[in-house]
Amino acid sequence: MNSERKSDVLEWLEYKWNFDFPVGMYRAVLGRLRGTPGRLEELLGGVSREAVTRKPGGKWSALEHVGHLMVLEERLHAPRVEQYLRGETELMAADMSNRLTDEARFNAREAEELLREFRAAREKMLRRLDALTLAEAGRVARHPRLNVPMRLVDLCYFCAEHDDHHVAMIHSIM
Ligand code: NI
Repeated sequence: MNSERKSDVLEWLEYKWNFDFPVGMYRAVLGRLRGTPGRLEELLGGVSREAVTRKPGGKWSALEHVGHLMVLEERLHAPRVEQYLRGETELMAADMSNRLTDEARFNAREAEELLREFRAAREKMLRRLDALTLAEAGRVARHPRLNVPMRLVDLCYFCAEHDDHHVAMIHSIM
């Protein structure tokens, strides 16, 4: 649609963060996380293989964006949730090189299969998060890159924004 134009979706590293909302927003934030698999399925559903594997300007394709979300779910977000629950005070660092995403060759995968795997990974994490109390959602650990204290509810909000970021990137290249 507009793949010739340079993307004006804000770069992830340029986001500014404010974690000052009430912890009682926890259930609503989880609702955002719950909605992402459906939004991705709607975006990619019935779209040609060419369209979901196209890499405008050599950047990630739609499939690679989905694969990236899945890698982070299993290798970063879910393990960070466990860190809070173990009472750790420093969250593990993200691999900003995204090596795992690039090595996984997501463009060779079927869209339906990849979407199913992301949904399963997200549902697994949500089963864990749904069971927590607001006191647990208020636990604090330091985020290494941002170097700020982050509550578990803030991490969930951060993940929801990260989902939205990649959904917007996919939308901009389809
Ligand atoms: Ni990302």
